[in-house]
Amino acid sequence: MDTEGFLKEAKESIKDADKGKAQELAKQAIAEGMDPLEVINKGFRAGITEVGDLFGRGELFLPELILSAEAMKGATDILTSALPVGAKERGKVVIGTAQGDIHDIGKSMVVSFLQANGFEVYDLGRDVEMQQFIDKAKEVDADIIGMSALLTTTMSMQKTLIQELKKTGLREKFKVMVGGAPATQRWADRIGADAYGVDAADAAKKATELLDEG
Ligand code: B1M
Repeated sequence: MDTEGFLKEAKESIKDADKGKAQELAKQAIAEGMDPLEVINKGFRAGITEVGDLFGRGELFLPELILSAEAMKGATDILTSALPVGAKERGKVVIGTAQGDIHDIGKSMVVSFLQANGFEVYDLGRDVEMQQFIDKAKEVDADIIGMSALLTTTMSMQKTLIQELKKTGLREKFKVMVGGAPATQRWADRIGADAYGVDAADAAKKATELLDEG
């Protein structure tokens, strides 16, 4: 099968909520040495985005979305677990999904890409209270705090985090990176974040640049 056909099948496996097929394709992609990010973005992610759009329009319901999400997670877990883990020399990142938000597929991909690029990552999981990000960052002497948000309602927590860091005199101590589907570079600039990652590879690149800048 050519790459285009493969990506189409990957997309369909998510739309069909066929976890077994999605995982099989993820394993095949690794065996064939395909670029994991391309397979995710142009294949599996394209599928979940389409499912999300149908859900948003009321043409598909939550149980179906959950099943597609499980297939998506099954595939991305396999693909990201095949990424190498770097030497943990580049810096420390505390990351999680904003309070009130249980979306973590993209955040987990960011974690894997950061690790593959040599970062030591403290993953707080999902639905994480803002203070926990700050407490953990202080505890491990982190370089970067990363907050993911997938809901328009929870992305405001990214702004609240930055405000809280300013209020407590910690803004200069930690760099802040934001991301997640509703976030944009414009949003990041508006709230005064240090970086915005459009996808997992970009997040690792931006994190590296942040620490290179000093
Ligand atoms: Co939800 N959901 N969902 N959902 N869901 C969205 C976000 C939505 C846009 C769908 C839609 O209506 N079209 C919509 C939000 C609307 C809005 O806010 N305006 C929505 C809704 C409404 C909901 C519920 C409220 C539904 C309900 O219960 N009625 C509910 C929310 C519950 C809650 O959080 N409190 C809900 C639940 C779920 C599931 C549990 C079923 C499931 C999540 C499963 C899981 O994560 N474990 C789910 C899913 C799968 C989606 C969509 C379809 C796909 C998200 C995803 O995994 N994308 C999503 C639609 C969409 O995003 N288009 C949708 C794939 C992933 C690889 O991409 O997450 O964007 P993404 O991550 C990328 C980049 O954004 C970036 O890198 C990642 C990898 O390349 N990135 C970062 C992410 N975080 C970053 C952090 C960084 C840097 C980059 O730095 C720190």
